[in-house]
Amino acid sequence: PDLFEAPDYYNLDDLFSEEHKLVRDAARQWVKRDISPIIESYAQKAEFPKQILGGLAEIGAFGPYIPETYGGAGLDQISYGLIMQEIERGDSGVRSTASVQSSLVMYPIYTYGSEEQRKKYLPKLATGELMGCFGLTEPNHGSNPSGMETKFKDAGDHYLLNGAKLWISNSPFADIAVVWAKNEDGRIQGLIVERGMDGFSTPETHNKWSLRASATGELIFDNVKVPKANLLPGKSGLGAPLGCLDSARYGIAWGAIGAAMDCYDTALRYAKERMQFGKPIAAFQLQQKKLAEMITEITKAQLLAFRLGQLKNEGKATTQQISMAKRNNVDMALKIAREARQVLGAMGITGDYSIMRHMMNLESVITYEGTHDIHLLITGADITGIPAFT
Ligand code: TGC
Ligand code: FAD
Repeated sequence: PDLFEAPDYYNLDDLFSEEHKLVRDAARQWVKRDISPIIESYAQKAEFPKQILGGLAEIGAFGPYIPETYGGAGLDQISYGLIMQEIERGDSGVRSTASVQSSLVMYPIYTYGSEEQRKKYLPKLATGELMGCFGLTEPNHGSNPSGMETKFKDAGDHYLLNGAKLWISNSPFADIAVVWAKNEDGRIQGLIVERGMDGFSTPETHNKWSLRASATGELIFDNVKVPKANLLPGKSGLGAPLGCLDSARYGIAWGAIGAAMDCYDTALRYAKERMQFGKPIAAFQLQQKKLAEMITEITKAQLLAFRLGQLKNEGKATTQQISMAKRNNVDMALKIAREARQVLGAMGITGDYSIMRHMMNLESVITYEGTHDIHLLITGADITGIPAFT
């Protein structure tokens, strides 16, 4: 009874297992208790609330689908999605921290790492004792990571790493970074770089109007000596980081639904209470149009995410299917945030309601993990057979 309103217009609950619902409700309760009351003030201060890390670990948000033998929660992909949905109902920045830790740090270590690397890092990443970040984007290479300039070379008993990454979520406080760099043959490989290594620094990026409760920064490598044992041996080439992005983008497709639900719930409640011209504004057709379109779009996005989750569970979801869901669902959430903000009139611009914070956050979400344009081009290339990136 004390949970959020949860729009479920097409009875998706009938399709979820008991485990899905338990996992979702635990995450929902935690967000309601530990995130919603504090997040606005952290966003205003532009500060990441570090005290939530233990709670994120407890609800299984760090490595939901990583096997329990490595400290993960051993859940399926739909549970992973539902956890992301509930967290992003609270804030996209908090969901970012969970996405990065799970899909961009634990996933590559689990999938491309050696057994020693898995044992050394995964259990501590699952509890939040160690926090990670993921360095792909560079100052000169965002949408085209294949052009990256960060490189490493063999220097006897270690590698020497040089270069810089920009816009890296969690970098200012991360203990380790999964960094993508080119070897002497120009082939992309992943390295685990640890805080404290000489020549490695992580300056914070300030002045963001979006994702303010998430810490974003740089990764700078100035002749960093990386032990050879820290190279991810399992996969090389751009496909290695892109494989991680598949997993993170999938989670974002669910997460965006959470942000949209929170905006819709807030707008619906407000519209029923706010009186103008002697009536609740929900009685006016123009406001009903907004609300009716919101629930329609949320419902379509839920069905897309659910079916994608089934395909992911079967190991059949393609990169292109994931792109479609990430693109559609984030765009849906951003449009709903903009409409919901208008339903609240002037109140919508204040931090007393979550809508404007969601709206600003979603401007990052529509850009990171592949921009809105790039995902359209991925669909375009898939259906025509003609890549239009260059
Ligand atoms: P392209 O020629 O298409 O592919 C290069 C190689 O990779 C293979 N491949 C994949 N392998 C595994 N999984 C996938 N999903 C794969 N997609 C492609 C492909 O077969 C090829 O292999 P090979 O053996 O032939 O070399 O590459 P391209 O250079 O043309 O680029 C394609 C493009 C533009 C779609 C890609 O570069 C792209 O997705 N760009 C967007 C970059 C991006 O999304 N960056 C995200 C950075 S991380 C982030 O934003 C975190 S925010 C986290 C948070 O806070 O939540
Ligand atoms: P650009 O690639 O310069 O694109 C600029 C514009 O040009 C966009 O509109 C784009 O769609 C368009 N464009 C580019 N290429 C084409 C084309 N071929 N055809 C048509 N249009 C095109 N990265 C990480 O590696 N790790 C992180 O943890 C991380 N966290 C982030 C957190 C935040 C808050 C933000 C904002 C970004 C984060 N990123 C991270 C970076 C993010 O992935 C990049 O911003 C994104 O990939 C786009 O790159 P760019 O910003 O350089 O834009």
